[in-house]
Amino acid sequence: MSEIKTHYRNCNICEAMCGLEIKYQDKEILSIKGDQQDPFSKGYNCPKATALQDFYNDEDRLKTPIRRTATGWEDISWDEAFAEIAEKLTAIQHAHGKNALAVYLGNPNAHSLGNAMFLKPFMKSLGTINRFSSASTDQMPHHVAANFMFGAGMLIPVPDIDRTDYMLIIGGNPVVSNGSMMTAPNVLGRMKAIQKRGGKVVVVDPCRTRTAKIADQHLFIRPEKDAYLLLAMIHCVFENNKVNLRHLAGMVEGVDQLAQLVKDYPPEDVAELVGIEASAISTLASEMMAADSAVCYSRMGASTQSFGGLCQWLTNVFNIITGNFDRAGGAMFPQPAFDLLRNHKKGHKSSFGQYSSRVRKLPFFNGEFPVAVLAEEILTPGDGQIKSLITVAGNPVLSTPSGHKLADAFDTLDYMVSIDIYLNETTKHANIILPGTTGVENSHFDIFFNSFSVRNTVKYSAPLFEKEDEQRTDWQIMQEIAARMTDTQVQKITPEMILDMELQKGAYGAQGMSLQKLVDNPHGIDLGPLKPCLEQRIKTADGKVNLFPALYRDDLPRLNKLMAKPARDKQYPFDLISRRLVKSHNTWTQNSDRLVKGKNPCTLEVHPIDAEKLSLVKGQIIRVSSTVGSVEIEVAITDDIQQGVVSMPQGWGHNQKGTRMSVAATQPGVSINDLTDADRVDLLTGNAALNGTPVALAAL
Ligand SMILES: Nc1nc2c(c(=O)[nH]1)N[C@H]1C(S)=C(S)[C@@H](COP(=O)(O)OP(=O)(O)OC[C@H]3O[C@@H](n4cnc5c(=O)[nH]c(N)nc54)[C@H](O)[C@@H]3O)O[C@H]1N2
Ligand SMILES: Nc1nc2c(c(=O)[nH]1)N[C@H]1C(S)=C(S)[C@@H](COP(=O)(O)OP(=O)(O)OC[C@H]3O[C@@H](n4cnc5c(=O)[nH]c(N)nc54)[C@H](O)[C@@H]3O)O[C@H]1N2
Ligand code: SF4
Ligand SMILES: [Mo]
Repeated sequence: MSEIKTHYRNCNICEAMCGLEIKYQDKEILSIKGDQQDPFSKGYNCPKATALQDFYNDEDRLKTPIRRTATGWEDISWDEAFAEIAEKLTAIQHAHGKNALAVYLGNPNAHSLGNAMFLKPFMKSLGTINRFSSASTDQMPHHVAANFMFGAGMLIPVPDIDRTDYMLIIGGNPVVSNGSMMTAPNVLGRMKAIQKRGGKVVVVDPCRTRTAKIADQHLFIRPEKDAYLLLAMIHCVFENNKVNLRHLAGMVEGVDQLAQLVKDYPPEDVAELVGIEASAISTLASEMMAADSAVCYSRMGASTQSFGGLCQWLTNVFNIITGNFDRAGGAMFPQPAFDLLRNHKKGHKSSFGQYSSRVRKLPFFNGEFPVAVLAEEILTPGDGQIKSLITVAGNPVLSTPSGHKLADAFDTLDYMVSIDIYLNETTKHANIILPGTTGVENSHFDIFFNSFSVRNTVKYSAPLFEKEDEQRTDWQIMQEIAARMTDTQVQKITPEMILDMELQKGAYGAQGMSLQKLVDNPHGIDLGPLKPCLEQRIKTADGKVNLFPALYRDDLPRLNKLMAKPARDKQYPFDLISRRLVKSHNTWTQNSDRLVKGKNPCTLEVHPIDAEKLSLVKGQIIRVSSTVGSVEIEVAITDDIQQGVVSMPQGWGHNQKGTRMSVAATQPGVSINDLTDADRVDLLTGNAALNGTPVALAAL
């Protein structure tokens, strides 16, 4: 046995980028703790980090390619796998056109240096426009707002949580999720710090979440009504003549048009629909106006809904007109060391609407189509029909709306490949699964999350363990497929080479930023608090903020229609929303025993009054049905959920035959996305409307 060693790295599971200290001996991990010397996370970590060793040791995890045959899965060599894939995919593209091949990219791609670097050339080599990703079940409305208001989809403002005096959280549960589009390890600690310095935190959510319980105030809101709330608060700002653009005066266009528009949304008119009293709405607006610094942060709950586009636009508007934009304590822009916008030209025309999806005509944006149309694009015959698919680190059968129907669609494909570490609900439909290395076997650098971080920091993590000889990294797999599909040599380029170049050419390059500097500083380097930088970073052609882009004006009639809509469908009287759990990350971490053992967490939360009406008791198994499917699930009764709303966890449903996740199968739960409806989308951005799915409950 050799000596015990210590390795420092960032956790790659969620957006928080926690620094970890890992003790190990040979190839055995002895302990994983928060790295006290990480200048950003300062020793914080959540229970998921310790499971990194479980993923590393997991006997179910694939390490060599497998192929589906009539009698089951067989191991095959990498060479055989690549040869078959290239042959099949090329033949399909030859017969049906380049776009007959589609790609679905899942969430872990954003947490992988190699994948983030090599997806672009990979896509290029495949030559298809049919790219789909988890972004359209998540943050797409943020990108659209950033694109139309600030000129670049990646120029997304983040809440300056460490300096704000007032934080209004709409549809986010960062105490559990650890923050999203807001990289901030230990959100709980940061929230408490707001309170300690005399500030206030308010949460608007149909559920009294853990974040809501810590906050100074919680307001229940009816699902999918946030756009009205935001319009009414903005109305109050104009009504009180409190528009205060501060240093952005002269840089913001569309203020007068906006003033006209919001006249139609006084709090009194929206209160009933929103489920929040008019006086409470105007108080929220007054508090935002009065605080020395304030920030409105709206997230998943306000994005994955029918008006996600409007919500994210209005959130930016609210911050801008209350003088809380590009200023300490407000919504600010990070300046990452690896800047994805380094080569982004001012006035560059975005891809929004460059294409429309073939069947439903939903907009293409950011190089992709909304995943809600994937099943129909596979199933609808005609020119441009999708005949083959590659999934990369994604599990859309469990993660996308009407996932069970997508699974049926997969079975009609001519050929499917999955680059994935597990044989799961999605990859079991593939012809070949190619497993990359993962977690501690990989080097790590957070290209994306440094761009959404509440503090400018930078850190590189080397692999903890060398990969085994037969293993490949995801990026090497993509490189090899690309080379074979284009009949070229594999490029001799590594993620580290690109990273080093970007660091040297980036905003801190003049101060000596380089990969070597990061290697020499394994705990990471603090680059200081966010600074006002909108004037330097804005990418619109005229350098101005567009407060009222035409596409939002054009989307308002759709919202207004709802205002006049009669009482809801009696057949499906409840609104279903999803919740995140501290000990699971989306669909893939449930094969760790330490994370899933214990009580079944996959329960349907029902308000006591609703439970009484339906004579439901705690622990009872009931059927939940929607227009697209039904599941059987255990009831939990709690007044933390609003009456008329029910909630279940996302990412569960490991109860399917033919998968190989033996630990996950012991606590399988059911999939919420067997209930969510792929036809329910935010028509403006194409984002899936996961929240507010109409459902019915029935005792069995
Ligand atoms: N109803 C409802 N649905 C939701 C949500 C919700 O709140 N409610 N949330 C949505 C959100 S925000 C997101 S981001 C999506 C996530 O949707 P997906 O990205 O589709 O789901 P994940 O569970 O992240 O899938 C990760 C996949 O990658 C594999 N994997 C893990 N690590 C690696 C790796 O290192 N390399 C490779 N190649 N594969 C790896 C896993 O085995 C798994 O198959 O789900 C969305 N779906
Ligand atoms: N532990 C854990 N952490 C995670 C993940 C995980 O699976 N587990 N996933 C990661 C990923 S991929 C992401 S994108 C982030 C997401 O991070 P968050 O954005 O914080 O997402 P959620 O925790 O789903 O919180 C969404 C909240 O919106 C509320 N909500 C639902 N519908 C509505 C509505 O119509 N209006 C309003 N106002 N609220 C509504 C829900 O009750 C919920 O509390 O979390 C990341 N972190
Ligand atoms: S909060 Fe996220 S980044 Fe931090 S330890 Fe947990 S999973 Fe890892
Ligand atoms: Mo996400």
